[in-house]
Amino acid sequence: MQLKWTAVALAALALVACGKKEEAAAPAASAPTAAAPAPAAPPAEALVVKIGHVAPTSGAIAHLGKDNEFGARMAIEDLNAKGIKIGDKVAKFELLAEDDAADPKQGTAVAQKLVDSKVNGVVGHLNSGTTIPASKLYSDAGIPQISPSATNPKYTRQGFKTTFRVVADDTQLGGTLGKYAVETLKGKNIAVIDDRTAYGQGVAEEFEKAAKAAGGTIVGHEFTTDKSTDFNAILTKLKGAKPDVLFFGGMDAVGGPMLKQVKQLGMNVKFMGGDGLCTGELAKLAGDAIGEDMVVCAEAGGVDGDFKAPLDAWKTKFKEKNGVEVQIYAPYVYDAVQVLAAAMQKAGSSDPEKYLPEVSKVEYKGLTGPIAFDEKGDIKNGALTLYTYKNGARTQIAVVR
Ligand code: ABU
Repeated sequence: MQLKWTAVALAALALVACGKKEEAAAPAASAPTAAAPAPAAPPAEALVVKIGHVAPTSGAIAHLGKDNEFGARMAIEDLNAKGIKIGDKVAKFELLAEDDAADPKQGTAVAQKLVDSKVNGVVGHLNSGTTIPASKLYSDAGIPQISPSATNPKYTRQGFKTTFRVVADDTQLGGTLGKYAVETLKGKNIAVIDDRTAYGQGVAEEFEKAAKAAGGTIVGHEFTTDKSTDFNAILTKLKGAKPDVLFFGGMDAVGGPMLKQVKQLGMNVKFMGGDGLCTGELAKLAGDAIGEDMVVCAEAGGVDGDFKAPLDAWKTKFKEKNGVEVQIYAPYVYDAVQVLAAAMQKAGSSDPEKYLPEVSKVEYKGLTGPIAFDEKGDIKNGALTLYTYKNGARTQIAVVR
């Protein structure tokens, strides 16, 4: 832009100089030479604001990573269409989207890449296992980071000033589901499987604690990985303990095939899980193994009242734009980008050091409800939405706080 303005100015100066020469050469009595047009006022220089986004857009949960990235892209488009000003400059938002493949090492590698690119803020990552190690890099660089989906409590409990989360955490997720298993589903003998990831292990432990506190008995706890496809041995072992509820701490890509094997083994259980299981895709992954009302899971956010209709309208727009339904966290990603922009506007600066304090104090009315953060950076008054599956479609049971 600076270069462009300099070129305009030089051209204008050349014209003026040219006019002066002609004037000097013209006879005194001749008609006055037309004055050279004054150069137009310089266009207000746009302020480029770089937002980093990270999610696994390859691998087994690429459908979830893409869901998040679509949400980020829609937020960037809307912000640019509005032409918002930060300080006295119109902001031009750019998305630097990275794929961490849900792998902690790749997560820190792309986080470093974003730090080196001098992003003004980051939304992501999707998984707790990548978000937590990456958060140290963003914190060291002073870059505000908002996770729209990583639910392990540790993320916001490391003493970093830069970490924020717009969803509830695993304490709330696992705690609510554990209580629900005993008090509402009347589960007595409860089996647990987790995938040993930061998320799967964390949410399963919280579930187990709450189920025990509510009077349930844990009849077995087995382990798998986030890449496993064969669960026959652990399911057979758990079947012997005659559970009426089976909780899985892990993602839908593993939970779907696990549900198929639960059916093949003839296990008569309510199958429960946290938000990683609770996606639109689960019904496809499990096929007809997903019995009516058999699965109960929770999204780590909840939208009700006046917020419901605008969110539904946004989901329709999302489908038109991206050709797929929202899986789970796209609206939370959208809000996280908007929160960063709102904090920059309030501070009148996109400099991370200057606008970070405004993120802490933000009071933003988002698609997913009101967003404000507590002293750790967690959302205040976080809600959950309990879901089941009916006719192969994720169906809301209730929003709980
Ligand atoms: N919260 C479920 C998926 C993301 C994660 O926390 O790993």
